[in-house]
Amino acid sequence: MSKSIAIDPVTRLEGHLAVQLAVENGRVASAKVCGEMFRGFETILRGRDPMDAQQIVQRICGVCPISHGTASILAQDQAYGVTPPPNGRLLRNLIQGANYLQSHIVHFYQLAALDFIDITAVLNYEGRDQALLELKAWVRHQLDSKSAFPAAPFLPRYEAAYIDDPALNIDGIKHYLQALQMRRKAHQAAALFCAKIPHATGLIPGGVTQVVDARQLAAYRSLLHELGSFIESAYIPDVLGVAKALPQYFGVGKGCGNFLAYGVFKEEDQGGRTTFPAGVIRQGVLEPFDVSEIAEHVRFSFFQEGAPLHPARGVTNPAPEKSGEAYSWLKAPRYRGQPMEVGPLARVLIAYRSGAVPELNRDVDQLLAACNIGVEALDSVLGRHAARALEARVVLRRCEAWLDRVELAQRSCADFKITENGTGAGLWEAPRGALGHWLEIEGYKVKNYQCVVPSTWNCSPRDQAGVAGPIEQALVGTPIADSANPIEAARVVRAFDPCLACAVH
Ligand code: NFE
Ligand code: MG
Repeated sequence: MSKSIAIDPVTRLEGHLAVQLAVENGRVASAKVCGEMFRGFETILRGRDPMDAQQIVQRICGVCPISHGTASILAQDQAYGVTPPPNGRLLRNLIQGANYLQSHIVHFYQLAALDFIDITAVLNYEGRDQALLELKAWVRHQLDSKSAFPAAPFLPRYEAAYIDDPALNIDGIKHYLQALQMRRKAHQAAALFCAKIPHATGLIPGGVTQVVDARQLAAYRSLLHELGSFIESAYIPDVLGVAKALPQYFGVGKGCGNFLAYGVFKEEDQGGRTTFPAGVIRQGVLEPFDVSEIAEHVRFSFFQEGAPLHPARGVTNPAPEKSGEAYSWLKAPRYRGQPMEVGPLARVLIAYRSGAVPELNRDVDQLLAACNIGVEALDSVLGRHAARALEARVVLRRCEAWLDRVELAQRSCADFKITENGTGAGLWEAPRGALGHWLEIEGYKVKNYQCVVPSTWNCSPRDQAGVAGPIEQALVGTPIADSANPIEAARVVRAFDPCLACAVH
């Protein structure tokens, strides 16, 4: 018997996402992932001064503004023919690195952890931690007050089997509260070099505006140290704790099996080598990335019908009244015509296969041994959480190394001249995955600006050929024990860390 389930909206993610599931014999048989609004940044950018672009695109999202700003200045670097000096490259990495750390920590604790951790465990807490006691009193009070939304954002929730280890639950809740402070520290670290977060003013073509002094380097290092302690003592152990408590989630959420990364964090001033390499895993085979193979499809999207287009020639013509098959405001990006998963798992698998980050391979091998799984099991709910946590450790250590190389009182920006006519592509990796901005300038104005965003890849609807997007495919096969409390599906979706504000831009 088939049953329809709508999760609308899916909470604890950024933006407006709905999921429609058809469940047969207790498993998801098909899924639709719907982006429910249009924003129009690509339209807003037309006709503007290109130097406004890095400011405007940062308003796409408050979680990953640095990635949009950086993709925009990379596109402009290319259009203007400018290369940042060493300090410009290093500071861009340090700003982006701090933004990764806050994003990954917030995703695990504020957005995903309550899918696993039992928040009601705090009601039995008898220890002396003041923050936990205050939280306990607040949850108790909210429950007793019989409000329609008791103890939001914690309750109500899907009633299902949560972790029953009291120590792991209490640690998880304690770290949930600490994670909010960690986010502030990561934001402070990034703001040292880009003036403010969100929506940095210091990112410009040719580098960044900040000339650094010793005090700023010391302040960044101190914040990084605190973030490192949290990642080592809380984040990675908690992810492992969840993995050991619910190991069946290494077998849930297998995606489309294709992975794409553009590469991120520049390791050299000239040339394109990045810490996390660019690459593609298609049908199990690692291959080089070829930018000409990207196209966006619109058959199932609320955009005027047309053939799949490369983003350098992309168009954004919304069609809210489009009849027939359309069900999402996301376009469907495809690589060689196929859906691609992007994000920490894609970066980690591509790096692991290529051996480009030796310390990451050691960590991944340790994880596989500790959890008694093969590398193929990482294509799962738990694999996505683990990849994010291990990536955070790599980013943290690289930030320490980049910090050591910043030279005091050296320029952070190269001179440049805005071109009258030109094009540029900024390919980068946001915390959630491969991010591309394509810019065309005519008469000193933006003629066309196209963004293809990580969550657009992951949350995409069906394509021209009717093939489902990565999260849609990951949902298929998910067991649903209780259709009134489909937490298994929510766990699959949230493991991707979707941001619909970005996805629909
Ligand atoms: Ni709004 Fe973003 C990241 C980008 S997601 S969070 O990371 O780009 O598509
Ligand atoms: Mg777009």
